[in-house]
Amino acid sequence: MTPRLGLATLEQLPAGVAPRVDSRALRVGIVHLGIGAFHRAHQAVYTEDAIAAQGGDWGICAVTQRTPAVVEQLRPQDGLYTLAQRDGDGERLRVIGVERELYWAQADAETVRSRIGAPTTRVVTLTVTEKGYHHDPATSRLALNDPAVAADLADGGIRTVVAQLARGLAQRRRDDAGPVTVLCCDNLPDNGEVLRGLVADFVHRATASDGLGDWVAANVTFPSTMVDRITPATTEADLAGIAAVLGVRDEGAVVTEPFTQWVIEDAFASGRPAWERAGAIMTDDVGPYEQIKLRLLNGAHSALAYLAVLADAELVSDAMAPDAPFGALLRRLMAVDVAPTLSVPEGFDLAAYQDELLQRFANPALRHRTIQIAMDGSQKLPMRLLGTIRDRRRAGAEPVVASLGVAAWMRFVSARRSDGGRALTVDDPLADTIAERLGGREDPEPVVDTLLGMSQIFDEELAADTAWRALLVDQLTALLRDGAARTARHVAG
Ligand code: CS2
Repeated sequence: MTPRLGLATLEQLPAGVAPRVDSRALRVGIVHLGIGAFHRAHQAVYTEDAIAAQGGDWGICAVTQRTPAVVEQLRPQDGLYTLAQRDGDGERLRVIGVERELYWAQADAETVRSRIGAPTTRVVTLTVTEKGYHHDPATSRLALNDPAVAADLADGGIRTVVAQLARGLAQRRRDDAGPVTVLCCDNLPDNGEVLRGLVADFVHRATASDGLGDWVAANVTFPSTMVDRITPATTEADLAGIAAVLGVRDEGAVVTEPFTQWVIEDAFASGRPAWERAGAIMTDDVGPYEQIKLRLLNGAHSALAYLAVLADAELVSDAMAPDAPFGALLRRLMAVDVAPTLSVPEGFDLAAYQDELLQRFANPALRHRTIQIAMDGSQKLPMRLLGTIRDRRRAGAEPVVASLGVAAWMRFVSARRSDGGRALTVDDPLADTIAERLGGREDPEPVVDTLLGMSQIFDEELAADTAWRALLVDQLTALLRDGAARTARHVAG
């Protein structure tokens, strides 16, 4: 029986793999909400390296949201897990030891509240995905008609992270525990300001009279960040491969690429780890970096994902194969549709960034499934493709490839099967609403009109753009007639 990874088996790990911090001695200074694979491949690693470089009580109290799965994986391992970095040159493993406490929000509500409210907690970080904020993607305001938000406002619950923050901050105020910083690490434009607004919306409605809103405004900072590291879902094959190398079984391992980037607005109310010693970029203005990443990387990812799942390309690296049309298509998306909409920081080489993105997508060692990226389109399209399209339309241009990405999403949610006839699951908070509205129709005109009519996704300006509507109808017609691969080849030119 292969022993399990944990503090007791650290000694038997191969040389150079062990954590860079003394987990037993490390004290908690950060509460993290949403301990999925991305957090463990990104912020946790930066934090461990910052502590190794400059010390500090920055251990992480980690809180999972929807299910207890990650807590059940990591608790028996004393919070330890393996980071597997992979590319064409092979795999490099290291064990991360910075996760010191583990809770499930729904079962440990009191503990989570007291941790956020503790004076030793100086930063609260979040990675809960776009949909985890229960906001309206078109307006970035709290979705008051969202059932979980409405329930939390009605019964004092903590189903949503916004409620968890509000309850924890209320505790902090009651206990006079001092200022704190809340750091959104999700792919939302202006994510710090968005989260500040969501917390203010919630606090205003939950506790209108008692001054908590004013306390938060005076004592809590919400800096923005840009986060980047491609981190596919871990598979059983990954866990077995890692166990074979380490000699111990790790149920919580994560797989990622060598590339990593974190740009952080340096506005912390009560100190922070020395993340810049771990390679993070501290800045006054994250905006340009965020827009570059969301529109180039995530925009290209989403456009590729819908075309690729329709074309039965299971992995991103498959879709990027030299004989596939998608590499050329993405190059055109980035250079022709997106680049003109970006403000580029001084010294930032945009052409090199685009080249590197295509190489990262083609990384053969990362089994990144296109259907994983295709999830939550209603939450992702507004900040990944629709911003680019709006800006190009305002400039009088026709953003052909970005629009094809939207048309492919429309085909994906209306057909729910690939060009090869394989059934496709639409995993999206609005999946039922979309299906209801479409009523099984697949014809281009009714599909385009029905979806453009969804104001949660498409704002009035785009919905009223008749020339753009006509382009979408043409592209959806081509996708039905010729399939995704041929249509992509034609558009790539
Ligand atoms: C991906 C992102 O699943 C997705 O939506 O586009 O997770 C992407 O891999 C990361 O943002 C990369 O930093």
